[in-house]
Amino acid sequence: MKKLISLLAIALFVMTSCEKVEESNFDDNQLKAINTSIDFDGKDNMKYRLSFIDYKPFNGLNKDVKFKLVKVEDTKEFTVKDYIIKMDPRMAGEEMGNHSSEGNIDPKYNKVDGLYHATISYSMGGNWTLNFIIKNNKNKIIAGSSVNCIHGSEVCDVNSKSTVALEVDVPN
Ligand SMILES: [Cu+2]
Repeated sequence: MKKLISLLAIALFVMTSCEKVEESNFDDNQLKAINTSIDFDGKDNMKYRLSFIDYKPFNGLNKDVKFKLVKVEDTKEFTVKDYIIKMDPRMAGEEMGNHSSEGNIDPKYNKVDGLYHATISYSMGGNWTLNFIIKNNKNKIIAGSSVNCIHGSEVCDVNSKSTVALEVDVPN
């Protein structure tokens, strides 16, 4: 019960701090990620969190985008080193047809800062979904799923997303 109350308190805190972010006036150079982190369960029964670090998305080639990947135990976070992250940026929905973009480079672990660095290519402004597949250092899938949409094919679920995804609102 105590745990539930503290969880509720955390949720309330997160909700109120999110509202604060929304109240402030964005300009095009500020953070426009819709969700800045995602919590997910690994197939190894561990809890994980993937987060953006100081991210300011813009229309074009976003180089050196940093992600933090941690294991979460109670309220503690532990840096996850040398995992393999596959990233598939897409624009989901009927209008965009879940198209991808060219020039993306998967997030790669950097031992200097302990973060994962990626290049993300936004070929237009709008709502992008970053779909992830997380593999451990033995190349075994820990979480995430492929987007069910083959490029240039009729086989495409326009709303298909990975179970591990971050949403970004890219200014025009
Ligand atoms: Cu598009």
